[in-house]
Amino acid sequence: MNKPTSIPGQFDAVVVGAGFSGLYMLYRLRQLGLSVKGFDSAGDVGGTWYWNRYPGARCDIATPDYTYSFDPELEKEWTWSEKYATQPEILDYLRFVADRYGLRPDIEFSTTVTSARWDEQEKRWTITTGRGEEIRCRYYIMATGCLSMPKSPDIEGVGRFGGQVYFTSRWPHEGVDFTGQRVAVIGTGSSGIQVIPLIARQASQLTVFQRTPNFSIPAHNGPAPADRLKQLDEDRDGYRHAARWSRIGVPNEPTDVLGVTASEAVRRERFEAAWRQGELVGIVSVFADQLLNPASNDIVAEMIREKVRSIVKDSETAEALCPKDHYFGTKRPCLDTGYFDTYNLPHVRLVDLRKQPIVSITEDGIETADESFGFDAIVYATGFDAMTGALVAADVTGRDGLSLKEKWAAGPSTYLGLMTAGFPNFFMLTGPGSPSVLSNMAVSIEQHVDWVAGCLKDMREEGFETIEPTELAESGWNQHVQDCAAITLMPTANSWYMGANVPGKPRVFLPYIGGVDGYRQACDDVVGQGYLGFRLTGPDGARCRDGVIRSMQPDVAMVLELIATLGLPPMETLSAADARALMAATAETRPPGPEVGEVTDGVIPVPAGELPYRLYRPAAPPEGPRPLVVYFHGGGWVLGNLDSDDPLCRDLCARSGSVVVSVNYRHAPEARFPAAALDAFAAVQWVDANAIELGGIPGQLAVAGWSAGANIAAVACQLARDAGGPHISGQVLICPVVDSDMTRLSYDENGDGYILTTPLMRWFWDHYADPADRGDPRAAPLRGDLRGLPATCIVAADFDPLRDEGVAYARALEGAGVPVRLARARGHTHTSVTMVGVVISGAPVRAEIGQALSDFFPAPNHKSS
Ligand code: N01
Repeated sequence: MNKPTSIPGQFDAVVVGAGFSGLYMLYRLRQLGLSVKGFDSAGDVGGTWYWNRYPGARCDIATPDYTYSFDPELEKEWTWSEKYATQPEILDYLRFVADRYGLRPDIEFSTTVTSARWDEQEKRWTITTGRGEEIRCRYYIMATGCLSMPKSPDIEGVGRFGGQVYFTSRWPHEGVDFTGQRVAVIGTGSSGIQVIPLIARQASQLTVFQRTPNFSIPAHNGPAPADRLKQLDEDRDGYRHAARWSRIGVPNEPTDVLGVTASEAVRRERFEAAWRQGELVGIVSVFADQLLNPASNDIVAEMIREKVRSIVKDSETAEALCPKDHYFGTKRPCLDTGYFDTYNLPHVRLVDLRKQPIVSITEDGIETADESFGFDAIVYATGFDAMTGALVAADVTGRDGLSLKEKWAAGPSTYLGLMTAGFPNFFMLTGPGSPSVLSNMAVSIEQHVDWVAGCLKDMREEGFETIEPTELAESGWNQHVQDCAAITLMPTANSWYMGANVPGKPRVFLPYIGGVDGYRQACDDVVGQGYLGFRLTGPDGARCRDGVIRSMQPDVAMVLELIATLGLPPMETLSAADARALMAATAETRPPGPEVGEVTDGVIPVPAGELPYRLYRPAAPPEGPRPLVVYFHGGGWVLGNLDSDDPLCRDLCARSGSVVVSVNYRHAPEARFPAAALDAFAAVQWVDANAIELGGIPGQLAVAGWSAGANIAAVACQLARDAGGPHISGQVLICPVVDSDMTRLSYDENGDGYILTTPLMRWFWDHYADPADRGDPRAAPLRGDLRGLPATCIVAADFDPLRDEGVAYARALEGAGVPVRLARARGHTHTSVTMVGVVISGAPVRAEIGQALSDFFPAPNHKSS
């Protein structure tokens, strides 16, 4: 591939698509000195802006941001006329770019690529076009866009209509004059919302068929924002840098205001400011938690609904236009110019398809469940087979005859949204698994293209001919993409982001919601780690550094980042008293945990004195006694108290339906080993003996604990077995300390950077037990006799130094015949699973714990409903 090839029909690279991404890709490949051929089924450059010529089509990212930034000279030569440019102006811009860099001669227009097949022998792709040409190339790059494959309208009778039919996505070049016509528009997404007000200006009657109302805010179009232009003028590089490292590709100061805790005045002020600004970036970030917390989202959603009601005069129409079936932002919000006002015009009518669904398109118009409508024209604004449609339709076949369509039958699978295993040298720009549609496309596209160009350059310099992701790296990325979505409200909506708009399409969250900045960092890290997760081959051999680039849960990573910014001293450098004060101070700032039925405090008399306890009774029916769970808090035998684990205890109580008795035991260094363990056993004995008074079912008793609390819970089980009672039905050990050996691999891997560090664990041990005592099973229960212990659930977190001892305890218990459930807290640290209401991704793990607790006891009585 080193030199441009001049063999007819052979190119170094083929690029399909001549929109924003294809044009820049061509430019960069040429810069590398590669021979390139571009194809587009359109008659000219422009991509989405070539096809979507309907009246009112505009960008919805402000023009100072929706523009190429790779060449400062280009930026100087082009001035946008408006804040949101029209489709003709954007198309002119892309034509200007193509001409300025002389790109057109390399592009064959009006030509569809019908198939692409990888030849493993030749290490080349064979591309076939609709004109019957065959082209061979080393690199095959699809720049086909995310919203380029129109969805065929899934409506009975389509094709029967005798009048004019238009699709917003394939608008006639000569335009359409609707003057005096009766027009129907089906669809109220971004396209519908843009086109409806303009059709209303011409049509004698306009009827809008709406299945789902959409959130839309006024664009307040006008001149390009002066503040933005000023910033660009003063420091263009700084501005562009900020965009590249922002969350959605537009410079924006992230807020830490939470909707749920903000005052009414702050909520209103922030919302009104975003409404006035008329930009997506503002309205999607009124509150930091609006896409995470339903209550916060409702605040913004309701304020938008209020606006709709205040604009639309007919209250029934207004109500029908108010979205209520999805959270704001979980379907793409729209920017409009006079959309809601249009419904105040006497000749415009909204038909709510939720009330009267379309039965069929007829020869004369549309028949709904209640009415027959006659029309001269029907406009379909029914959307796209987004993100995967164009890729799959292009009939791409990789190694061993595997087609992309087959590989993606259950949903797309990519590494970084850029490549997919089994398809060497096949690149996708803005593919599924990249931020693309959730970002300013211009910024994301430049990043993608730069990454691909950098990759090809590196390959050339290092003598490699092929590149392909590994299965491990790819499945890791897919998991990360889904993990990022799972902590948001996005998967709850029937959106095209979820593939839900196309019948039969797998329901998978398609784009990457971890941010333009987070994505860029991941891509850079992959390169920095020697193309981690890619297999590179060349004449001199292969290279593969396999691995997963992001395996931590995204919210865990965010919490760690936040903690790092606080600059707290390492705990092990503090006195026990100062460490306790620090822990108490942090506990005050967290959410309280779920409501339970009743919380009461008391004391347990034990040989050493009295131990405070806090009892949590479930709220839900059934009435009457419940199983009992004795819980021991974490804190390395030194820290913690009834307050420290309060949210977790509430959560365990609510999830398991058991009465949870959280016990505060004596702490080190004031009371060293074996004080805590003996207290734990004494507490279990007391709770068992007082089960009825505590509202428990006698004989239905489990123990649970986190960290050092799990250590003494495990020891209490061993002591109870040895003492012949009390009977314990099960133990839940969350990230337990079960051994004093700190040489396991998980200490190596996770001993630094994840809150519980190796030095801190050493500090805990030093406070608790003399070295001579650390092999005692009452300190290191892994070293004890494990036969006859109760059923056990162990939680082992990936990024916990204690992970491997938890796993070792599970294995040893199994070996001793104990039923064990090992719950892997994937992507979690030692502490994150316990962060109730903060780390959303911990909820499934705690659900598993709740289930394990329930399973210890006989059905029915014990579960909350
Ligand atoms: O498509 P959509 P779009 N019967 O899928 C309805 C970008 N974009 O072309 O929601 C009746 O959003 C469907 O109803 P429902 C932007 O990212 C940007 O408008 O499925 N109705 C929905 O109302 C955008 O998100 C701009 O219940 C049917 C509509 O058709 C994306 O492109 C401008 C139906 C489709 O909405 C797609 O937008 C335009 C049926 N059988 C687009 N089938 C800018 O401003 C579908 N619908 C830059």
